[in-house]
Amino acid sequence: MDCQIKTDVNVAQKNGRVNLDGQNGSIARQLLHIPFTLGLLIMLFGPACRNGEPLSGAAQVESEAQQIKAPVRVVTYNYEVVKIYPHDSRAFTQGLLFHDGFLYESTGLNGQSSLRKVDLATGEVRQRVEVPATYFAEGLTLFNRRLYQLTWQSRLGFVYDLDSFQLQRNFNYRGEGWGLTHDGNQLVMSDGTNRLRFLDPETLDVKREVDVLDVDRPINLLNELEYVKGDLWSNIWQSDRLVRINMQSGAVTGWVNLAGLLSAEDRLRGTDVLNGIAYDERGDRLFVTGKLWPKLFEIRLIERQARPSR
Ligand SMILES: [Ca+2]
Repeated sequence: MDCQIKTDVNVAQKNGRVNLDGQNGSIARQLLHIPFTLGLLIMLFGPACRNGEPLSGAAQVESEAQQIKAPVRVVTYNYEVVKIYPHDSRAFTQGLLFHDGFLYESTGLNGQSSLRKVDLATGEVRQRVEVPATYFAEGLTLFNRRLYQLTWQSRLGFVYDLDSFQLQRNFNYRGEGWGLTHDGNQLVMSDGTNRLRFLDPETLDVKREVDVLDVDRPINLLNELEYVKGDLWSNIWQSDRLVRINMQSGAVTGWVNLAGLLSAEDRLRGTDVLNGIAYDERGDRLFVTGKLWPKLFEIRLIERQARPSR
């Protein structure tokens, strides 16, 4: 926790204002003179921390995250296909990630659910474990060499060793399990609504939740997830759209419509919806595919236009 007034003033400088919640209500002031404001803060509330411990009580300055009210740009992207790879058209893709030259994939449907390690170039499944037919596997992420896999409605997750695919433990959660990724610290989970949960990777406790909104509009049906360069990307179930999300605020910051990615001819071959985003951080490559799609696409996003979100 940040407990230094200095930092709060820095935030105020960055955003031109600060909110102070006192017992008598909220005071929002435009900061014209930072030194004056620093003096005001100290006069009103004294030091924000003592012996390194934050002061408690109603007079505590709001957290940095709450103070940041900077306008958000919402960018619309076009896309171009960089390369097309084969994908198992029997794979009902529910989770997808890239690690060390391979794709890792979670496939769904009862009786067909699996965890797979897949050769990117050939689409060949190199390693695979079957998920018991009781379960419909969903999102997948890799954290500290452990693969975390959700199930749709069983409220049960699995943790596997990356190398052996040996099941290490189970964990429980409330509601439904849809997409899963991580931001380097916490797992991020979707459940079909517009709410994201942030989970401690050790305890699997929910540490934080955020609602995803495009201005004031809730963006529901968030499905497969991927953390890319500080932002969260999600595809929207039963659509061709990807949405980019600010993970602190839940604000939508970008959209891309991938309609036309899979040809009409391929669409007729028993394919299901777009689902699955994977990012190769080292190669800066973005991959997308879908449920029962015969192809996996490396795509590049091109900014088309931007609008303010408020
Ligand atoms: Ca993913």
